[in-house]
Amino acid sequence: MPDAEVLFYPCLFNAADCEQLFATLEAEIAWRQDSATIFGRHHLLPRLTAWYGDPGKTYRYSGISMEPLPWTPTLRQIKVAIETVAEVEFNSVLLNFYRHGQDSMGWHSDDEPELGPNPVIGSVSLGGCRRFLLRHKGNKSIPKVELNLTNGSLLLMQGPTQHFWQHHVPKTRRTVDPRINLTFRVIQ
Ligand SMILES: O=C(O)CCC(=O)C(=O)O
Repeated sequence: MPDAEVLFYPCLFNAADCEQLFATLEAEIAWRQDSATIFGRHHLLPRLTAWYGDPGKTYRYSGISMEPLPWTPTLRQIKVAIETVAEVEFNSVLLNFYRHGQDSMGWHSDDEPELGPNPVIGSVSLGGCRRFLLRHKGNKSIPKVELNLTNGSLLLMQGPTQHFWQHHVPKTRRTVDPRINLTFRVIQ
């Protein structure tokens, strides 16, 4: 991928760990369904979300402001596991719960000012496998890139990726298992 640094680890966590992590997060995380304001109208987000992190690491996107809840032992366990791979100390995590194939994430870049220039995003997937697409923002002749975000995988997006590329998780009519995604971030 030009103008990007994307690394994919398909099996960072084994199947038994994934099952346990998924069950714990599903039960323990304070899931909420926010609404985003688009052209003055409120729309429920097609997924559940939660924001955890160090005190004061507020996150703002699409008109939503999220104060961090304190790290849980399970979130810390996942954070430590991926920090050794990413060689970055993350201070916050956005969790997304895709309940079924109609839950999704629209095209966007993780380029909010509080993430600073060239952010490292560590994205862990648990549960049902979903397609993940990336497209270059400026050069339409560069083909889209597609990945299957498998149970227990880690996707690292770093370097200039967020300046030049957008990503999304499309809806699907296929029957898919529920999925939890965690994107670890460094809020500056
Ligand atoms: O669910 C995913 O894999 C993508 C999540 C994402 O794009 C985000 O949290 O910014």
